Amino acid sequence: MKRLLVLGADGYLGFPVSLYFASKGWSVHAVDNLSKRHIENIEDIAPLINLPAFKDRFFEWNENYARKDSEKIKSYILDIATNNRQLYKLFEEINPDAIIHFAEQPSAPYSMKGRSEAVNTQVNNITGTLNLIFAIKKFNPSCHLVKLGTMGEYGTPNIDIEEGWLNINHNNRNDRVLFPKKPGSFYHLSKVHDSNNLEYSCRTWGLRITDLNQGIVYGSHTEITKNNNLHTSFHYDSIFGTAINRFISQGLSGNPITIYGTGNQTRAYLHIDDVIKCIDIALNNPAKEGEFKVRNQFTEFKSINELASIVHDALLEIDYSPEIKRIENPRVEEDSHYYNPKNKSFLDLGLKAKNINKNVIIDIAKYLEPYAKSIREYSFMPNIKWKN
Ligand code: USQ
Repeated sequence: MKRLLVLGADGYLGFPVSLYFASKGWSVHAVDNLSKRHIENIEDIAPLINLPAFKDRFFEWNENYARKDSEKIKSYILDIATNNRQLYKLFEEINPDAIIHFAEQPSAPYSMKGRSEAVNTQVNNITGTLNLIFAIKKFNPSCHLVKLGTMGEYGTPNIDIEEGWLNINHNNRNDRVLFPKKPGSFYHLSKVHDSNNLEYSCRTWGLRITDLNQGIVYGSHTEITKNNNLHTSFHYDSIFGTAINRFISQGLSGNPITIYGTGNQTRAYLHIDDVIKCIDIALNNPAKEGEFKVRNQFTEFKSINELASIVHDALLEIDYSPEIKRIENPRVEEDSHYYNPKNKSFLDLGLKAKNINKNVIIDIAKYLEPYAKSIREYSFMPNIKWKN
């Protein structure tokens, strides 16, 4: 059996990904430092569906859903950013064939709250990834690291966005360089710094790394997590909640759909099911020794106005009457810009994706409906401003 280490396994994506690969025959070792739960407590926010404790989530899977002993998942509470010795011990113990690394502070607004949150985000994210690179080099340099980066690393440049690299011709000489980055928060910057460190370690030590520049994920459940007590961490608040998930939750709870600024900001998106498909493809097509492979992991791009109107129309069909409201943009971001990112590498490998349409939105809304009464309405409005 191939051994897989999933870092950040308590999160929105890390949990469903751990269960999926366990069900596909990998021996899964799931790690988390519980930092998202810590931030939730401090910021007075919570996932829409209450989650059992981290280890209990895997106990539930192991006892009631794993079809055989080999599908059982081992879970570990470990902070990879502050405890490199424990991380090294874990590497010695499991000797992973592959690693999927989600273990980072994922919220752009949180990272913009103030000095301490910006420092926490960057120290946590960059140090954790550095500790991981050193663990790989020391114990298992041939294992394949799949690292979650973000489309936001690129920002909104006035040229087409390639997959990680750019061929340039300058003064009649050619080279291939990392695509220039223009991110829009200290969180997104932490991922840029990670990418540079990862590329350097491939070039210098021959590591094998895939950086997945992922778009904004939407969706409430996967085939596995829709089961009782296997729910994932779905957020609708202004810190961890993201555009489409927030819009559906706002409509379901009778709150206005909040468009920040003009709503012309265009971003790349993908459904949570497609996250799993993409990671499966990435694991099955690993980077070669010394290769820093970048894949843009999204399936379509749309403006906020388009998304708000799709969610609005879908909810109307199931008898809600959502209002769309433009509010002052708390962020500093271009609201009228060129946007043309490429995602050829997954399409070439056969990705068949879902689209953001009425039916997909209704499926999410129907799943969330029974929980809508527990929505904390006060956490919809953004209270962190980029310029404060
Ligand atoms: N927006 C609204 N109304 C809202 C919430 C957001 O108009 O109520 C707008 C924002 O101004 C922004 C866009 O929607 O232009 C996306 O914001 P978001 O909160 O959905 O996503 P973002 O902050 O970019 O971050 C999220 C995840 C992050 C991941 C990233 C992928 O939190 O972990 O890396 O999506 S990407 O955006 O491609 O970098």
